[in-house]
Amino acid sequence: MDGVRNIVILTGAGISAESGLRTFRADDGLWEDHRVEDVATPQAFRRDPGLVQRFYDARRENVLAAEPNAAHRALARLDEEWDGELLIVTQNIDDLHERAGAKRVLHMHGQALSAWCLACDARHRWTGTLLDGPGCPACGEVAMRPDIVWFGEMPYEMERIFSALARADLFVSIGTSGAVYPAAGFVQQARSAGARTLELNLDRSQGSQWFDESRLGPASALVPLWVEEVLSE
Ligand code: BJW
Repeated sequence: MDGVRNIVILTGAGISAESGLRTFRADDGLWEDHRVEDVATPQAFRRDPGLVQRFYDARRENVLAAEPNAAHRALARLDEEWDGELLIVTQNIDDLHERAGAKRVLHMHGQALSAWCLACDARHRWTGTLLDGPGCPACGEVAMRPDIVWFGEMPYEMERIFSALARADLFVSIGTSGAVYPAAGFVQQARSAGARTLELNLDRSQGSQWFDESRLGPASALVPLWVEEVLSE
């Protein structure tokens, strides 16, 4: 691909939809049964920890049962074969990029399979439940919450993301509605750094006007075609 060495890819819930994980803002979205402000804010967690733990216990179970799809596998292939810089910034809390084999992945909104101890600040891989109040394996306190970035909290590794965006030659957004900041602003940051911008999505996202090109369709079809195109040029 002419003049392209540094690629930043942003993924959202749409890339995991065909693995059976519900997106957030569809009619049957995740928050259909739970209002977002009831589950995805630190205030909600303080008010009703049981509701929030139950919600994320169920999400953890769904993540464990899901399998990567053709879009995750295609990005893993790109990660393996692309000699230049590449960073997959995912807003998703599932581990499907990693299970497909991708290595250069950053979870800006946290991970379903991680628990964070508010007493000692340790993080632990977690595949069980948190509702029943297990003790922290490091300090023994019962103070673990899902390791998830909620509204009003700072997403993870922003410096690393901004630095990759500043060097990007190509920015690709896959399966995200562009409704949640700061991720929704990445396309404009990449553009002002001189990157070409491409979106692959079922429908146009809220920031669609900022992309040089939009390809509409399911990620499992669009992403493998795009990866083939990049690797064969
Ligand atoms: C397919 C498909 C298929 C379907 N193939 N495609 C006012 C203005 C601007 C900002 C703010 C504001 N008031 C407050 C804010 C900030 C706030 C915010 O953005 N609020 C908005 C509601 C306006 N943001 C924050 O608070 C963030 N922190 C922050 O800003 O800190 C300060 C800061 C300052 C400066 C720099 C840096 C930071 C934190 C945001 C945390 C978001 N957390 C959540 C929940 C936790 C994770 C979890 O439970 O899973 O993360 S919210 C939720 O939305 C989740 C997602 O990661 C995120 C994005 O959703 P996503 O992935 O886009 O999913 P959908 O459902 O919206 O879209 C799916 C898309 O896929 C659709 O387009 C479909 O068409 C498509 N699709 N099937 C391809 N098969």
